[in-house]
Amino acid sequence: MDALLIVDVQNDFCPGGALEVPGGDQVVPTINKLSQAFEHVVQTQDWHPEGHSSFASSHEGEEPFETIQMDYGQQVLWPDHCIQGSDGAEFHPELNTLPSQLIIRKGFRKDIDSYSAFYENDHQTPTGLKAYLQERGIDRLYVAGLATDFCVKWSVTDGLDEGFEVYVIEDAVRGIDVEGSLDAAWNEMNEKGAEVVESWDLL
Ligand code: VGL
Ligand code: ZN
Repeated sequence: MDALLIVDVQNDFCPGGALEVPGGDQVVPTINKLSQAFEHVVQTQDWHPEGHSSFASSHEGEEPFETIQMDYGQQVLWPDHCIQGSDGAEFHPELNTLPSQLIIRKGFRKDIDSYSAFYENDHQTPTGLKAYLQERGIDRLYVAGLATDFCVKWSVTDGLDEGFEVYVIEDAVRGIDVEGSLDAAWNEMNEKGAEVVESWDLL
């Protein structure tokens, strides 16, 4: 069975937002069409407390888009974004969220970031999505949203590692691109066995 996974289509990742993804808002009309076409739809929402450890502002002397070492591995530092309850954390106002059956919030623990829809960035703390999908008989995931090189990529590679068949909907994702991260993400997703499709193949 198929499911559509819509990753982080939130104001802060759209033009004018705190961590804007170029063309981030362009995925909205496409995703709205896709979500009508799937029987199972799941969304994620980046949802950080103030002072989150992934924010450059929480680390003296560090600037956004620099990388530091955390207990759980390398971490890119971001501008403050998607703060719980803020407008920036809301879904894009034109995103149709009515078809979504589950919204997974992530990144809510102050000391650890969470890109993937499946695990926090330690790759060990689960969000519960795997069990949810398995219990509903879903074995194939179609992934759309933001950002290709971070939350989309980590969700895709974790989904593959957990045994799901994963399709990335190329025209329904957009990337940030920090020092080549976008090309690296496409390579990694391809090498791990993700399939790339276009929305018009599915509609
Ligand atoms: C994301 C950076 C920080 C994403 C979330 O949704 O890709 N990227 N938090
Ligand atoms: Zn975040």
